[in-house]
Amino acid sequence: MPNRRSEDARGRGGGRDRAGPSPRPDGPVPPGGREAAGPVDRLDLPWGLPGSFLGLDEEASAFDEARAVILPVPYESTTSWGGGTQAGPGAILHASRYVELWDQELRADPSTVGIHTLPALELTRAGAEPAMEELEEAYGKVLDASRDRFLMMLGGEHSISAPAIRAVAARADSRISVLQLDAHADLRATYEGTSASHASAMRRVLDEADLVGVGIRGISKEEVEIAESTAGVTLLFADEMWDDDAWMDRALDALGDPVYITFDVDFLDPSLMPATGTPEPGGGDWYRTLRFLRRVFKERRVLACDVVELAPIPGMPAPDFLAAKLVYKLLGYRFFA
Ligand SMILES: [Mn+2]
Repeated sequence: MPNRRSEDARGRGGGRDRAGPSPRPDGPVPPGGREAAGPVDRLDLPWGLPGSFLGLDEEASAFDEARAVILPVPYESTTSWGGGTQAGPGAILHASRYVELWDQELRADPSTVGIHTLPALELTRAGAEPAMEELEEAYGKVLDASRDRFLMMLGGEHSISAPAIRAVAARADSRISVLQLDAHADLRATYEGTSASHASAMRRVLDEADLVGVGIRGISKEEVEIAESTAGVTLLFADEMWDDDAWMDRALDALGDPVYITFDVDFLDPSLMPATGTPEPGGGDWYRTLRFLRRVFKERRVLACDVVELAPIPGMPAPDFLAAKLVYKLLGYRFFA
């Protein structure tokens, strides 16, 4: 396990068993107000790492200097099969403390750009539609407050991507393209009675954005028809991505600029990523996925990202760690690709 703390690094208490992010004394004021730094923080005691992404200390995660912002959204309401995505952001933050800060592939320490972790956003439980409306407004406020910082949202179920994409699209200088890595197209008009379902997430952004979905392998006839009859929608099925890397060129040819990336962890093969609600065999592997993502960041202007649908399995740390490392890779590619 990497031990990255300098001798005099001090956390804000909590220790290793606290999964959630702690409120920061800097940055935007969270809905519940600011937690003042207590005198106990000042004591020279062996505190555990802070609840921030990577366990970064105050200096490395201060909002003012940060060029990246993490927004945890532990929202789960419409999950159709296996639940547990509300525990996703906390598990990613917890596992991220064990990610090596120096990236061997990039030969850089991406954490040096400064990564600020916001408190988790708790959405209304009054129903899926009001929760999505609330998120669109909240995400927009965070975007505006973040200015040119790179925003990374951690889910939570996939429905949270639609409000984020709409907020990004509303502020972009031209029509955005969504790159969706996912086993599912999520193009249903409604699912189980609501248009705010995770199974409709991408359908809800087609008016505002073009869409390139890759890794798709669980899809209904209705969704294929929507994809084929809608201009600006391109799907690359997982069985087309097996023999070689030609699909990467096809995806990039279809992908406009600027880009929002939504990464549903069920894009990955369940042998690698079993901790997700609707696993589908035949998904992406680690190195090809990274190769593709690095190209996207090199060749396009990526405005914001999300990583969603991690449903942690108790006693199985590998998928949580994978998701944490994936988030760090995405941040690394944004600043060092
Ligand atoms: Mn999916």
